[in-house]
Amino acid sequence: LSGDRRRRLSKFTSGALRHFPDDAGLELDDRGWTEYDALVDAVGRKYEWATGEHVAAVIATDPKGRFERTRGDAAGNRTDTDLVRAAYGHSVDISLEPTESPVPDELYHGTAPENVASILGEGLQPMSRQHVHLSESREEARRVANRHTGDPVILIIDAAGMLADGNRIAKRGTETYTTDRVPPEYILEA
Ligand code: HQG
Repeated sequence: LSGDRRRRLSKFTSGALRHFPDDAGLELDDRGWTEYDALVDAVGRKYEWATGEHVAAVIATDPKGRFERTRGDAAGNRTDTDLVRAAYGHSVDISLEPTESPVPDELYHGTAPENVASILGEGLQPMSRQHVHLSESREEARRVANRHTGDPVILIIDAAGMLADGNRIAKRGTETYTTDRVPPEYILEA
């Protein structure tokens, strides 16, 4: 699988599981899961060159842990059905269960300079997604923001303070943390 095809397959799979399941012919349950075989079929309808092995490889080796795959139902019961979902990033209204992973005292969020005044005024909002996405390192926050701007501003998030005040933060995938919103009192400009 060439790098370009891998990227397109990954992007389509992310999009289908996060944003446009209907258009891809997928049905997500309320935890975001869909049947793995249905995803392979959907990818095959989009890219005639894509095989089940390509889909399996992209899902299993994603560097950010964008995908979760499990045999059994969402409650862990053994069934013949193999399920898959996006670990984070959704715009569709699904509800992910909390995670137990520890949360660093500081997290980071990279954004475009033109957003900063609004963010410091009203906090970080999920915008078109279900959650606000935070990063474990400044470098990762910079990479995230580079999707939007050539000149990122990195914000420091007082995650320990948020948790102490009863806000929930969950680790999703390998290096992403999500929360409902970040009120301005927890945000420092780096
Ligand atoms: C900004 C990728 C003005 C926010 C990444 C961001 C991430 C505000 C943009 C994940 C605002 C939303 C999500 C406010 C937030 N006023 N602007 N009050 N609150 N914003 O793409 O965090 O590679 O929805 O700063 O790695 O950039 O696809 O969020 O610039 O984990 O797996 O509104 O997507 O993951 O943009 O990225 P996005 P994001 P993948």
